[in-house]
Amino acid sequence: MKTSIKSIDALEILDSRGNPTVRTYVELNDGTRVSASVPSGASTGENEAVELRDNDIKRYGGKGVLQAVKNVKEIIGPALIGMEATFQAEIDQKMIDLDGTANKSNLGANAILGVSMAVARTAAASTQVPLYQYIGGANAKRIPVPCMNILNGGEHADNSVDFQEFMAVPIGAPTFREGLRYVAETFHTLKSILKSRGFATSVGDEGGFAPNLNSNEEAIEIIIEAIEKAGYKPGKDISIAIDSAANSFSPQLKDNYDLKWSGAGSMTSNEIISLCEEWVSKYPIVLWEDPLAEKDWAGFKKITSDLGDKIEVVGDDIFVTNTKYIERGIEEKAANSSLIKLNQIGTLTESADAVRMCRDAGWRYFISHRSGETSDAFLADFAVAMDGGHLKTGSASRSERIAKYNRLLEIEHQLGSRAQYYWK
Ligand code: 2PG
Ligand code: MG
Repeated sequence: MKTSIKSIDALEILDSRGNPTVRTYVELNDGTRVSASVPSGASTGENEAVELRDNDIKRYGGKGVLQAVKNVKEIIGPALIGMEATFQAEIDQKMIDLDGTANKSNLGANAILGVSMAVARTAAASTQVPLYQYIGGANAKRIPVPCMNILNGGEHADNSVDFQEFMAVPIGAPTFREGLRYVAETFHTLKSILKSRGFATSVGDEGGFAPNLNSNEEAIEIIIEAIEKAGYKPGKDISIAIDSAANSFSPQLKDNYDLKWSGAGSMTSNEIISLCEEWVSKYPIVLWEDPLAEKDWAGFKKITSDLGDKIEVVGDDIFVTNTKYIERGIEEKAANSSLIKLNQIGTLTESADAVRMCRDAGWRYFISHRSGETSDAFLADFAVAMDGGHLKTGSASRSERIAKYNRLLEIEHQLGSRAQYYWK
């Protein structure tokens, strides 16, 4: 068969934080050869699929991925040679079986995901179908609203803001490219405001500014100011999304929170929920991700019952793109949306299964990059394919973030008048 796998190769490359990650090459019998590169998170959930690191302290402080590379070359590759590249689900299942563990700790999710992505990309290239249509079907045409992370805190920056991400969401734009312009202009305006007040304008891991603000609330106020100064109406043209990444300031990942970066002290789960409610009533917030830590299921249930009809309550570390936890979340009404990160679960097929479970339950789902990325823009095609309507892929700076935005511009251009763009 022309589209059967001829060879698989891999190598260790660097991600946007200068840490090693895996790049995988898949070649088909018809000569098609492509690569895919795997991202890596910093604020991670306990139940994420395992990212295999060498732990050899003499190389990259233990973060090398030579074993994962070896697993691709010596175990996964030989097992997949001859398989039909268009049979994505079979190939993903074969890798899951080869690994044999529940969390991919044997071969590594970084080894498995690179192959899974590269297989889809070769099959698309060989059959001459754009990747977003190959994965999502011929009718894939909805470009996601870009939730642009313009102010960084928490684990992603060295500043005084506890909440990890403050995103500008161009809900009122007519098209993706206009939406991207709205939020990129807001990003530039935010820079000039920060500068005029003597704050640093250096950026965090996802390209948003990382100033030493006086409080967490100042972040939201200064963003609203930037939206207005850029000429937009908060809540009409541009709304706000927050990822607290509350795991990172919850010592037991449960119901006590230590707002360590701002120095605001400790808060209970109920106090955090009250703060969220107050902000949602005061500010044009449309989405709140990980407002609580992954073991605070009671808190998640409470906030969803209090705010779930007003905003999208997204679970990231609590669900880790795993249908096992999403199913529990649906049963217990612990959120109304799940974050979707390919490397949290480790294959394209399982990520799409997580999306399907959300959709069937009437939940939303929010497609996401990782804080450690590469210039690979697979995520852009994946987001269009999954038809979720919104994604997060960082700020209007750092090329690894811009690569995804530029790919979405290209997809919108290709689709022409067929492209759709809307919030909700
Ligand atoms: C998150 C992500 C991506 P990380 O918490 O949602 O923004 O961060 O990749 O560090 O887990
Ligand atoms: Mg998150």
